[in-house]
Amino acid sequence: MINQLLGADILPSSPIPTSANIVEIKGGAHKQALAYLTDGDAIEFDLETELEQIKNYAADGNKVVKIEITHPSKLLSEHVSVMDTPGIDSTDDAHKVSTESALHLADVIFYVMDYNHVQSELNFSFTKTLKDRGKPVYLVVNQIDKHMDFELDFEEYRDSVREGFATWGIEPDGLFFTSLMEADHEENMYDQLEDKLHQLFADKAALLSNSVVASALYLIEEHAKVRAAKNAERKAELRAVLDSFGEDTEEIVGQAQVLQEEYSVWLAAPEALAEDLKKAVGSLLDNAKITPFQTTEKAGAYVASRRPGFKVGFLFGNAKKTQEEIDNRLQALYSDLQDKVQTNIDWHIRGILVQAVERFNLHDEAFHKAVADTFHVDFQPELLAAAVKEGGLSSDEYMYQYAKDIAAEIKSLYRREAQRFIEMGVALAKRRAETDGAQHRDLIAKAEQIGAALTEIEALNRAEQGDVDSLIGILSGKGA
Ligand SMILES: Nc1nc2c(ncn2[C@@H]2O[C@H](COP(=O)(O)OP(=O)(O)OP(=O)(O)O)[C@@H](O)[C@H]2O)c(=O)[nH]1
Ligand SMILES: [Mg+2]
Repeated sequence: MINQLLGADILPSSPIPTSANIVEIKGGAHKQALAYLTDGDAIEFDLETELEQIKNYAADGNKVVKIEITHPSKLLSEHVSVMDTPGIDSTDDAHKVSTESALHLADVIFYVMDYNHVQSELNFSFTKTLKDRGKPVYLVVNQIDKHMDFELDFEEYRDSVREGFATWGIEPDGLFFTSLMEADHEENMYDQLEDKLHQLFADKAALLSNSVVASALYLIEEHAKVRAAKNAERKAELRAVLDSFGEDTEEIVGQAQVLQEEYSVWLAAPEALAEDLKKAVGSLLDNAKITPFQTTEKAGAYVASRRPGFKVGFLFGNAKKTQEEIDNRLQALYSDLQDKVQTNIDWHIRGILVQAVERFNLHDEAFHKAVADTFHVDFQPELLAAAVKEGGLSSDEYMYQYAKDIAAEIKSLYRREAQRFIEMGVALAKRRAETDGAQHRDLIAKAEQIGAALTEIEALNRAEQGDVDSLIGILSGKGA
C-alpha cells in the first residue's frame, strides 16, 4: 500500500510476513537509502541499482534497525515521512520494539488490517492501545476484493466492523475500506484515503505539537507503570502485613496511642517512685524530733553517769550500786527514745511507704504485709552506750552533742531500713510494668508495624508521583 501511495516499488511485499524493521521514507529529489545496522554501522545503497538488496535488508530484522529512504514522491515532501513497521502479529520481540519506537515518533497512525482478520481480538486490543497514546488513529481494512457479496451484503460487513470497534470503545479518526488488487471495486475508498493523507500532510503543523506532547505524556505514563510495577511487589508485601492485622488497623493505631501514654507512666514509675520515696523519707528523718527537752535531759543524766569518778553510795561509793545507777539511767534514756522514735519516725515511715505505692497505682497486698510485719529497726541500749565519746564527758555542754549523735545514728538505721523497702517498691513497679504492660507492648508493637508499613507505602507512592510530577514539570517547561 505504501508503494502504491508513493508511486514507487520500494518496499518488499509478500504473502508471508515480510517487513522486519522500520523503513522510513522521506520525500526529496535526491534518491538515497541508508540502512542502520544493529552493530552501529550504516550502509548506503544506490536506490537505482540496489533496490533488491534494500528490500532484503528491510526483511531482515536481525541485522538492521532501521532503513531510511529518500525518494521523490507525489505524496511526500522533505518534511513529511512515512514509516513502515513490522506487523504487530509478529512473535519476534525485536519487531515489537521497532514498532513501539515508531509509534512514539509518529504523529498520525494508519493501522492496516487484512479483510479476513479485521475482527480479531489482537486488532481490537492493539487499536485500543493506539488510541490511548492520544494520537489520531485511522483504520484501514484492505483487501476488500476478498469480499463475497453473495455471503454477506458489504454494507452489513462494514457495519459489523464499525460495531466491533465500537463495542471495544474504540472510535477511530477514520475508517477506510480499500483494495489494491481491484482498484475499481465499488466499495474501494483508496482515493479517499489518499486525499486524507494529502490533507493531513498539508495541515501537519496542527498535528505536531499535539503529537509531541501526546508521545511524551504516553512515555511518562509508561515510565510510571514500570516504576509502579517495580514497587508493586514490595507494596503487596506491605499490604499483606497490614491485612494480617485485620481490617481495624486504624483502631489498633488509635488504641495504641492511648495505651502508650499509660505505658510510659508505668515505665517511668520505678525511677519516679524511688525518687519520691527518698525525698519523703529524707524529709521526715531530717525533721523528726526524737530528742526533745526531756529526752535530752535523760541523755544528760546518762552521760553524767559515765563521767570518771561518778559514784553512788556513801563516801567512796558502792561499785555495784554505781553500775546499777548507770544502767538505770541508760534504760530510762533508751525507753524514752524508743517511745519517741516509735511515734515520730517508725509509724510515719510505714505510712509514707504504703501511700507512695498507692499513689503510683501499684497496690500490692504482699508489699502492705511486708511493711506491716517486717519493717523493723532494732536498736539496743548498747548503741546508746557505745555512742558516748570519752573525750567530751568533761564538758557540761556535751549532753547536747550526745543527743544529736544518737538521734543521727538511729535515723541512719531508719534510712537504711527504708531503703530496703524503697527497693522493694521499685521492684514492684518494674514487675507491674512488665506484666500489666504485656498487652500494651503487644498492641504498641503492632501499631509500630502498621505505622512502618503505611509510611513505606506512602513513601513509595510519593516517589512514584514525584517522578511523574518532575517529568511533567520538564514537559511544561518548569524544569525538574
Ligand atoms: N487480495 C488482495 N491482496 C493484497 C492486497 N494488498 C496486498 N495484498 C497481498 O497481501 C500480501 C501481503 O502484503 P504486504 O504488502 O507484504 O503486507 P504487509 O502489511 O506489508 O505485510 P508484512 O510486511 O508481512 O507485515 C501480499 O501477498 C500482497 O500481494 C489487496 O488489496 N487484495
Ligand atoms: Mg510490509
